[in-house]
Amino acid sequence: MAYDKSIAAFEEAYKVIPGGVDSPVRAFSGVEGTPPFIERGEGAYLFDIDGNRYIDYVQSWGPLIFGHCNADIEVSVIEAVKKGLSFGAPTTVETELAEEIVSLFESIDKVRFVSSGTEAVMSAIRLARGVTGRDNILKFTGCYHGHSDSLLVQAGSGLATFGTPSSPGVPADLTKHTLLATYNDIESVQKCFADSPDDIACVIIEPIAGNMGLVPADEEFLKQLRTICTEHGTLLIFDEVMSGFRASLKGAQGITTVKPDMVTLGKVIGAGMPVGAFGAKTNIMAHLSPEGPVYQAGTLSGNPVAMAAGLTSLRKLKANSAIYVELGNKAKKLMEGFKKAADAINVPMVTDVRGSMFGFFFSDKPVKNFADAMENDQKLFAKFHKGMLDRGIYLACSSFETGFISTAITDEMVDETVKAAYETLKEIKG
Ligand code: KE4
Repeated sequence: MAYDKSIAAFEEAYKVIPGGVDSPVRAFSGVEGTPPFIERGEGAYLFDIDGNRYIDYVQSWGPLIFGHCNADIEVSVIEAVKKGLSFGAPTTVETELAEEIVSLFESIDKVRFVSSGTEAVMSAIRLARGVTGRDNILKFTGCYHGHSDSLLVQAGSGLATFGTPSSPGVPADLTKHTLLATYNDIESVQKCFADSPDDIACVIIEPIAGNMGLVPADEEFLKQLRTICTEHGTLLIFDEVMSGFRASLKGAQGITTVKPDMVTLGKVIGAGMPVGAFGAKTNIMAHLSPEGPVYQAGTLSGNPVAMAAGLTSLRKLKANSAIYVELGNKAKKLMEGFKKAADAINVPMVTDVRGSMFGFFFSDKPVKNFADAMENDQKLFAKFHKGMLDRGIYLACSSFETGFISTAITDEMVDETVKAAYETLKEIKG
C-alpha cells in the first residue's frame, strides 16, 4: 500500500491542527505508520486519498452500524437538509427519536438530546448531583466517559480511593470528588463507599467496557453494584454511548438483568451525525431545566438533521432486530478466525464478542479489568495493526478500543480478514 498523499496531508494538517487530528486516537500514536486520510466511505469500505480500499471495522468508532452511505439514512438526511439545517426551536423529529429510545429502554421515561457522548455524560453527572444533593461520584479505572473534567482522573497515591487529574488543565478541585474503583471488583467499590458513606451521587460504568478493549462486566458484579447503589441512595448510570444499539437493540440492558437509574447514549443514535443523549425515569428527569433547577443547554441539541439520521437508523434496527443475530455471528466468526490464526502461529490471544462488538488482546489470560488489559503485547498489536492495514483491513488504531461489525460486512469479507490476520501474524512471527 502507498500512503504518500496521506503522509503529505498529515504534514499539512499538523501545521494547523494540534497533532494533525481533531481527536487524539486518530493520530495512530499507539500503532505504526501515519493515519490514512479518508476520501470517502461506501458500504463496508473506506477509501483513502491514495486510492487504497479498506474493510472498515471502526465505523467512526461505532455509529455506522449500517456502514457508509446507507441509502435510507442518506435520503432522510437530504430531506431534512432541504427543510433547513437548524432552528434552535422544537421540532417533532426530536420527539419521534425520543419516543423510539423510550420504547426500547425500560429505565428511560424521558430523554434529553445533546451533541456528543461527553456532553451526555457531563450532563448526567450534573443531574445526579442535583437530584441527590451529593458531590462525590464513582467511576472505574479503564472506563472512558468522554473528556469532561470530573472524569479525567487517574488513581491517586497508594490506597487512596479519590482520583487525581489525568490531564494537565484539570484542577485537583474538580477531581477530588471522583472516586476510582476497579472494574469487576466489588470489594474496591465497597471500599469507596466505606471511604465516602452516603455522599456518592452516582456510580457511572460502561456495562460493557469498550475503552480498555472489549471487557464486559460480570453479571454478578453488576447485580452487586446495583444492590450497593440502592442501599446508599446512589444513582447507577450505565454509560451506553458505545454499547447502546451495538451490544443488542437495547444495548447492554438487552443482555444484563440489571437496571440502571440513568443511561447515556450516543454514536448509533446519530448514525454518524453529532448526537448524544441521557435519559432516566420521569422523577429524575423532572429535575432538569426548564422543569427543574438543574441547568443544561445546547445550541444544536436535537439538531433536526442529526435527529433524522438517528431516527432512520433506529427504526431500521427496530424493524429487523434479527440484524443482531447476523452481526453477532459475523463478530464470533471473525474472532474465532483470529484465535485460530494466533494458535496456528503460537501467538497468545484472548477474544470476546458482545453483539456487533468484538475485541482481542495479545495476552494469554482473561481480561477482567484495566490492569489485565495493560498486559496486552502493545508492540505486537502495533505491528499487527500495520500489517492488517497494508492488507486493506482497517482496525481500531489502539488496543484499548473495540471493533465493530456493520450490516455491510459480508461473510466473504470476514474470511478475507481472517486470512489477512494469519498472513500478518506469520509475517511478524516469521
Ligand atoms: P464523544 O464525546 O466522543 O461523542 O463520546 C464520549 C464517550 C462516552 N462514553 C463512552 C462509553 C465512549 O466510548 C465515548 C467515546 N468513545 C471514543 C472511542 N472509544 C470516541 C473516539 C474518540 O475519542 O475519538
